[in-house]
Amino acid sequence: MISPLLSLFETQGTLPVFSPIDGAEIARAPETDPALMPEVLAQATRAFHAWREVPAPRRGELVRLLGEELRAAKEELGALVTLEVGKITSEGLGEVQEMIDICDFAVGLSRQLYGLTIASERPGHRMAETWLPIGPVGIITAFNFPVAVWAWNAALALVCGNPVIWKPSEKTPLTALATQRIFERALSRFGDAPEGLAQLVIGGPALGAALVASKAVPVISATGSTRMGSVVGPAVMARWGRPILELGGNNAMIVAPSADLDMAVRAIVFGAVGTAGQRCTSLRRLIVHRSLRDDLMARLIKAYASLALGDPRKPGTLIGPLIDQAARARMLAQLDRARTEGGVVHGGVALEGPGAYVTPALVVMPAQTETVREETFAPILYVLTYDDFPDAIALQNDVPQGLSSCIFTLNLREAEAFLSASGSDCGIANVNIGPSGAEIGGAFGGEKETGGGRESGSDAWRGYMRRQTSTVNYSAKLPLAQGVKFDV
Ligand code: UN1
Repeated sequence: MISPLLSLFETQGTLPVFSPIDGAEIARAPETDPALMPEVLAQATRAFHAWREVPAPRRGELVRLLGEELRAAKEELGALVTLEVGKITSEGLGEVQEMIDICDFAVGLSRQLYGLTIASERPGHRMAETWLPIGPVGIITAFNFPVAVWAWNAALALVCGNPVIWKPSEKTPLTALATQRIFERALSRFGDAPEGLAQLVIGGPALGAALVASKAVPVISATGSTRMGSVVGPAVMARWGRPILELGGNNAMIVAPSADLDMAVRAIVFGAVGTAGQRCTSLRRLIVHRSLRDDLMARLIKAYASLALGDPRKPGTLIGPLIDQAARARMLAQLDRARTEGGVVHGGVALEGPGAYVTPALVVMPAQTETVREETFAPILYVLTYDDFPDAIALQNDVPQGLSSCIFTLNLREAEAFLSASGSDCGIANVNIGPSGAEIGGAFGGEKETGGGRESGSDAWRGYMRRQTSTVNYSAKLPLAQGVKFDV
């Protein structure tokens, strides 16, 4: 048995699923026939018409139960994330914890969803803003956070009054099916939710295309590559839908002369090699002050040499496999390209045997070349050098992506400058913390080719609702705004 969360039926379909741990086929997931998409969409619309009438705190009760069921299934779902994606055990569990956290957040939110009152310029008038359910939300997720990203979107969408339709990565159908089972446990305890409140569709691009094209799905939240977003975003907007895009990152750390290097080294190693460099927030560029570079490189080479690489289920392993052989080939090709641009590569060696295991690479670059400016979803850390602080900020910002960034410094002026209008241009900017591993309480996402969307905490919920501005006249006169006279 692959997981107690999965039935036999869910492992004997047609879509082959491979474990990156050894590259072996572990199951065949059932696929959704694209011809069924019109019915899926109609079902979501029916569910919307019922769910939007349910008071938000009652909707929150469903998400509270989901959080309880996730707590009960944490070990099992975490283990399945490890099996299907190759994350080390604690990161598989951490991913489920991220789901639990957003459920807790959304339960509180279900008693808030605050609007504003606004001062009216007219006597006897009241102006207010109300947030209302918007409709079914399409959720397209990537392999690297196969379940947490669904939860960020689904927990918010559900308390906001919207059904969800989920298309997971074709590489991770099993964790999606297991999550759906866990959701169904919450649903059965909840009792009276409409049919089709959270649907799952598994398969190829035809399913995503149907979601993206449908006017029945006013919001599409898509996580993945910038290339995917450049197709999905315009297509959703062309039919007047709302895309929430969370795309590529090319996240940097500036290491300033005053940095606490012990802390910086730990943050660098987790940021660059954690999740085998397959987070959209992974650390990809190090911008180091010239005075520190040799010392820091020596420490990093030593730290990298001590990292346990191998079976992610084994206690002590810190780096598991890449998702597949294609990812490994892309990593090796980028390292070759970096060498032709003058890069000096440490590590980056592919291991013999099954599974896509590669030692993480540190690459000292003479400049921020085209290779450095591209996101490669692998544990490659490019090391660049700076002399003057403004140059460090300029290098940090001079890439097409704008997701996450950070600085290690004990200098207050540098720290605040990094967070200022002329500092980092990213959606996430941290001080003395690495770029990855964000808490769910903040809004998550970034600028430029990262797509501009925000998910998860803060007021990201507004992206899942429609805003209604209302002016109520409780006087016996009908004055017009802006002093316009129009007497009939
Ligand atoms: C992603 O890689 O798509 O901040 C999400 C982090 C995690 C989420 C990453 N909380 O690294």
